[in-house]
Amino acid sequence: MKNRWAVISTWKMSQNGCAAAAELLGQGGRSGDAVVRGIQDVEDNPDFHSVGFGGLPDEEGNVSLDGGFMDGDTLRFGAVASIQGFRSPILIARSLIQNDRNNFLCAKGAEDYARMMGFEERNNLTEEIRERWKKERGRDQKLTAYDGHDTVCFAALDCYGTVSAGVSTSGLYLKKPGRIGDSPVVGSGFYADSRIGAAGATGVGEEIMKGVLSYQALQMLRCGKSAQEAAETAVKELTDTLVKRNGHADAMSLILLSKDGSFGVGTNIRFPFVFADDHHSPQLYLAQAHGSHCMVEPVMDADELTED
Ligand code: SD4
Repeated sequence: MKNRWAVISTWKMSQNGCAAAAELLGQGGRSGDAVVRGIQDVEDNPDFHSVGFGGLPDEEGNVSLDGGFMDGDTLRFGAVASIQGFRSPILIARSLIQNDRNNFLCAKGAEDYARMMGFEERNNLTEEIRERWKKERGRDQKLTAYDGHDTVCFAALDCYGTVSAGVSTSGLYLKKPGRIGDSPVVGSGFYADSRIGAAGATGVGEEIMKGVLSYQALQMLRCGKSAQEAAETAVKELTDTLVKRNGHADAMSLILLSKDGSFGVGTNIRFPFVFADDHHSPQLYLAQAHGSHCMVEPVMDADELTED
């Protein structure tokens, strides 16, 4: 048994979940369990309008959810996309890692599987969100991230040296029915390899998938960059490439945890995240793009930070 453990998670909304995950890791818990515990805290909270219960719906008013999970020892992954009517996409995604095939299920296939396995069902459309959708549906808008719809990603290292990554989201608000972003796509929305580390991405999925961002950042770490260099370089290079080729790049942010427990973040916006390890209790930080680097500062008064 090694002693080092660490956990990193996206957005201010993951503060409680990160504390729960840290507690579990501190008691010798496994990284996969910590990731699921942290994410479920966000999935179950109707105040976070981007994940699970109270998530934002698609054009037709349906809350369809995406989730993914990866175990860094075996490289096994599980994912669900466009799933409706279940409490915890992360739990269903994690259960799929046991399979040799059929690891990534979508829509009706994912729902049939979840029902057969006895996963808890739940209508995730709250009254508050239904009212909001009724007012805003049909509005002519470009789908963007960070308007109260953010993905929760967790990456964790346990004291046995295993890393895991997981994500859960309702995706972009007013998306087309059937639209799937990066979140449940292994390599783009998340990746974990215990020889390297674990990563997760949030932002506009159509941009993140162009650079297979989570995998790309981990390869930079593998090739000798520090966690911080790898995360900020991966986001900066993809942002620059998209600006060069298409004239613009949409929002994207990345969390990265190295197998040695050090962390890195990359972003092309303002991006709050939470980190804890065996020496530090959970702390909220704010990362901001600054030239070719990313400035990271602890947030002393969480109430002053308005982002999710
Ligand atoms: C998606 N990446 O569905 C997700 C949305 C997100 O912050 O992360 N928003 O494209």
